[in-house]
Amino acid sequence: MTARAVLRGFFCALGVLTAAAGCAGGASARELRVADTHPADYPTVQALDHMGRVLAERTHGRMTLKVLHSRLMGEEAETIQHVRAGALDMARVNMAPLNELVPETVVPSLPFVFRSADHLHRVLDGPIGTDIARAFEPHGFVALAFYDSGARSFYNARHPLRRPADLKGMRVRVQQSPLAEAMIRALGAVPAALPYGQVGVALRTGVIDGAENNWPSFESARHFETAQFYSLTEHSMAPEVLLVSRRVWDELPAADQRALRDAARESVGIMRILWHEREQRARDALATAGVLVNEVDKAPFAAAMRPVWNHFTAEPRLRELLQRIQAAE
Ligand code: GTR
Repeated sequence: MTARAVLRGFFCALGVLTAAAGCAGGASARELRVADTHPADYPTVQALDHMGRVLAERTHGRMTLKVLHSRLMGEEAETIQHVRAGALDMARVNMAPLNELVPETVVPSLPFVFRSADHLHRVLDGPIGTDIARAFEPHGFVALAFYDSGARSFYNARHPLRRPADLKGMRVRVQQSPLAEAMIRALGAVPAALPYGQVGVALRTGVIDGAENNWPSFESARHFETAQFYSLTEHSMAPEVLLVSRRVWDELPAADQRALRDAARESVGIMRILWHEREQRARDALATAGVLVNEVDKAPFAAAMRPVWNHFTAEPRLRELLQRIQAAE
């Protein structure tokens, strides 16, 4: 590549030059719209921003990402449907709301299935992750990358949770997933499957008593202002996934598919660094805000939730996937 082309790509990526100056490369120029429920400063959105910069640079402005954050394209379940239909190019979502559409996403969403973040990374970075990604394709999606989502714990406005019985009768918001609902029922609580954007108001009006999420979401969505007890059950590590519509994907030339995959892959490492920093910052901010955090003996929670494993992995291919994840070092 000539020095001139490199420079042009750089200035195109910065938006200094325009299509007229040759940035877009003519008819094949493509702006991909990607939705994310989180605000601009959240790690997933920042990882997408990074990916967009890499993509624009590598393709000399021929491919760009327009990151539509803060629910601009609606709630997560809606963005999933839009991507599936090809009305939206891409979405970064959590695996749980995909549980019904893509059965393989159930397995990494099971309670206490990952032993640690390292275990999760080894699974998703290796052949098991490749197989999970492939499982999206018959359902209208191409999975480009998995992102960290830490561990989800319960928070509520009533009291610290120490044992499953402390949840009895509580109305707990969950993601829109039959598995997530079953997990709550297994603990003797009442699930309320609500979109993320409605959790704050549901907490404030007492429609729900609590919810569950990782440190950064609990802090970023400001749910701690109403639910000041955060109990470290760390029951789910359901990862995030970056999806592109299969319809959009199939129309892209092979070189563009490669560029998109490469840029997505690179954003994973950045995301892990951003995630780690943000978890720490969220914990500090929550401590300053007076949130009452308590450690929990996880064994009784895991035991109470274990029956959902059998129920949701009855199909042999899901059972096998579960066994592979368990056997992964
Ligand atoms: C967050 C996740 C979001 C969304 C949200 C929820 O941790 O990043 O994509 O799934 O949880 O609880 O709805």
